[in-house]
Amino acid sequence: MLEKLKEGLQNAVNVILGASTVDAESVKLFAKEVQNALIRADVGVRSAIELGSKIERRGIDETPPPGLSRKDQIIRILYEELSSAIGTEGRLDLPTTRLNTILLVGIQGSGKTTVAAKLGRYLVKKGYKPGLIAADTFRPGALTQLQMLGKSVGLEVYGNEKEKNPVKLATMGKEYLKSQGKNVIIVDTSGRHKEEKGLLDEMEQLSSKILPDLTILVLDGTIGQQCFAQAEAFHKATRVGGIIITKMDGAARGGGALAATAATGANVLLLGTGERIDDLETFSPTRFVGRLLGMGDIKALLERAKELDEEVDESKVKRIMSGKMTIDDLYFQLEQVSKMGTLKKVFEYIPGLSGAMKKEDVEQLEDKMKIWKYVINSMTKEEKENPEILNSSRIKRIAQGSGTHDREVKEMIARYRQSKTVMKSSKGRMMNQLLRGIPKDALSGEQV
Ligand SMILES: Nc1nc2c(ncn2[C@@H]2O[C@H](COP(=O)(O)OP(=O)(O)OP(=O)(O)O)[C@@H](O)[C@H]2O)c(=O)[nH]1
Ligand SMILES: [Mg+2]
Repeated sequence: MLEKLKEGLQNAVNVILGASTVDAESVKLFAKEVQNALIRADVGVRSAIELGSKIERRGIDETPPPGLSRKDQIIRILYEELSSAIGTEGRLDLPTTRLNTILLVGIQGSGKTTVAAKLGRYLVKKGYKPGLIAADTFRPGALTQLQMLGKSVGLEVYGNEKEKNPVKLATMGKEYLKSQGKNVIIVDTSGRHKEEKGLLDEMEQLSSKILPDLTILVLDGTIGQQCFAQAEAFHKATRVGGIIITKMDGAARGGGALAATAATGANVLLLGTGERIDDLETFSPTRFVGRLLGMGDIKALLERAKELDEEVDESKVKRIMSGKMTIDDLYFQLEQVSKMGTLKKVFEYIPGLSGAMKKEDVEQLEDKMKIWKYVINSMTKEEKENPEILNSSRIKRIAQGSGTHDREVKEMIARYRQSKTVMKSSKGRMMNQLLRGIPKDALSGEQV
């Protein structure tokens, strides 16, 4: 399954792996390849272009952490963007304390009736008490089909050959199944050849009368280009809250999942992977993309990238400790401290320091820290790396740029010098330990 998309993405990856240097040109070429692969997999031109340019922009702008090659970084970006475009992990969370009504919508042959039975069985396994309603009054034999499927898995089916009004039928069915103690009602509806107006009107009416808790769009994964338009049309008529893509075992090109999430904003919940009742899989975007890109490699790469991200901080700490501290490092320290909560709590945590500082002093320091951050943001790269060059005209400029006063800029510089000395001493080691080692919850609780 999904061979086409897989092949296209692999080709794109090869472009970047085969490039002698990764520069803006090769990133552009790579993003273009990804975009084409997505279009060929029927993702929908608009979404494909959006994704392509996002990948291109990030690929050019972002520098990898030291130790991670640019090539790996580009693949990591591809993975992240594909996963997030495909939505988050869709969960079918239905409260057991109330009656849940699920409306299944989709065009003819998309797999609604099959999904009704599959979903019913899936929910039984999860401990729910589902019942089915055959609200397809359009196609002859629709009731019999659902009854047969229901019977094969022991699910009760409500239907009435004589009632030709789907809204009336569904309303009666809901009452009946409720009286039988069911807590999930799955409504199978009719289909038409395409997203015809008649069908969309019928679904809109059904939806507004039976007020489903969740409307699931059932999409045939093999239909290609029409996925986006179909999903969009149904979403307008019924407000789609979840998606099930069927026939993923067949010639599905894989773009359906991306296109449908893009058109509706809803997540893919499940995949139909065969004609048997048990051929239903939960859907995970990261697993799906992992499969497309070759899971083993990607997983190892992502783990390494994460480790390297952490190591960067580690090397920064080492530099600070050895006294080679820049103003950027001071900024980093200020950030770390503000991430940990209020300064008061931070100081309370240090034995010997709690009580040594007055409450007013701590509050004043907190205000100053905010100002120092503005000050630092107005400094040039050169000034941050080599603060010795700060003369009075530079100080004036920085104060003006940051909306502060000369005095505050000077205070920040003094603070920087002090911090540099302190970090080399034993107190610095304690502070450093503190910055890295405090359990987060220790600071959020009242009692530290
Ligand atoms: N291979 C495969 N076939 C499927 C899958 N889901 C459904 N089918 C088949 O697709 C055909 C149509 O499925 P139905 O469930 O009848 O589709 P429907 O949406 O109810 O169709 P209408 O009632 O005509 O609107 C049937 O032959 C099913 O067996 C799947 O995940 N994989
Ligand atoms: Mg049907």
